[in-house]
Amino acid sequence: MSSSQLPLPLPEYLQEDEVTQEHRDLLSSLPREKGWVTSHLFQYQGFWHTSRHLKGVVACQQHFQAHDPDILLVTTPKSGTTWLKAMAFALLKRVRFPDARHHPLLTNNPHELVPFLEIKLYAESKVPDLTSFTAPRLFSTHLPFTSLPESVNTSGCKLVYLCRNPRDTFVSFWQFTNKLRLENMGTNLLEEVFDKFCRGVSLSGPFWDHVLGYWKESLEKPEKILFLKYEEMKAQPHVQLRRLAEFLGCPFCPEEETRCVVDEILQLCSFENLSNLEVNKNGKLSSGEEHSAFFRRGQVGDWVNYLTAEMLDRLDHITEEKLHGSGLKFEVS
Ligand code: PAP
Repeated sequence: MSSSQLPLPLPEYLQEDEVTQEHRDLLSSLPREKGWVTSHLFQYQGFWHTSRHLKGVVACQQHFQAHDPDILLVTTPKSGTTWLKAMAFALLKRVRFPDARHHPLLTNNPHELVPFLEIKLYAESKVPDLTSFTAPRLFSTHLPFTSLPESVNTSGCKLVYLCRNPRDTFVSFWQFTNKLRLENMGTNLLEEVFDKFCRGVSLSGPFWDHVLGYWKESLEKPEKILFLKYEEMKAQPHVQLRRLAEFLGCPFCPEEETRCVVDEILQLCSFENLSNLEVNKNGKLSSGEEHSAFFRRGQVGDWVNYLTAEMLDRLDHITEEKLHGSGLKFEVS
């Protein structure tokens, strides 16, 4: 067989077999279901993870030490993680990178600039070298509140939580997983994965438990957790970016307001700008996902093109039941 005929190695995000005995023992002790992209999802501490992510979750819980100035961007998958990473990075590094024409975001995907703890850093190494991160260190995670490493709660580290209405979150997720599936795997049937989503069997799901965990904590500790919604960021980006800046202790000064720095950051991080950059059209993460998979439509209300009346009934019913009495509500259009 010539080298051009050798089967291509699986992208890292699909690899499930390189695990230790300890990890295999853990996996065999957990409830499992068929995955959306990988063969299985495993339920750990009430939430669903792939085998690879779970390795990262456990390592992160055991070894990540949060520092007081750290900032953790937390999201349910497909709720605007890429956008939030770009905005938080641009905001915090605006003194170091004042020129939007020569900005790291123009040549790096936001996921490279703000890595996931359990999906990237601790999935790749049990004890990753974090010495190149300078304060305030900026990380991200999809971990549910109850699975966060202890030091996140005991340190002064701040959390920014972003979520999105479940209708759009689900549709975005379904589309994303279809892009991650290899050609020979076919696409995920909408009805099949919709049922899984409703039963809570989705990456870092159940969606509602994830959101409620952080919502309740943000009400109790507003100085520790800022709770953001994708729909509000789309409707009032200037207001939300200023909120974010104040929460992170770096509000815009009058001189920056005069120079329209808020506009500049929003423009740099806009869907139109980021999705049209060469790096985001053609690049790939080290774990194999194409950068372009993180940019699709970037709008509120795309669910209307996919979900049937029965699906909406079921989803809305779960949402009402789960969020009842919490004070949390979602805009869907
Ligand atoms: P992740 O959780 O896997 O990292 P995440 O970035 O949360 O993914 O989800 C991608 C969604 O955010 C996509 O939504 P859609 O499928 O409904 O289109 C993507 O288009 C959207 N998105 C990415 N970048 C931006 C941006 N700059 N502004 C607004 N939406 C964005």
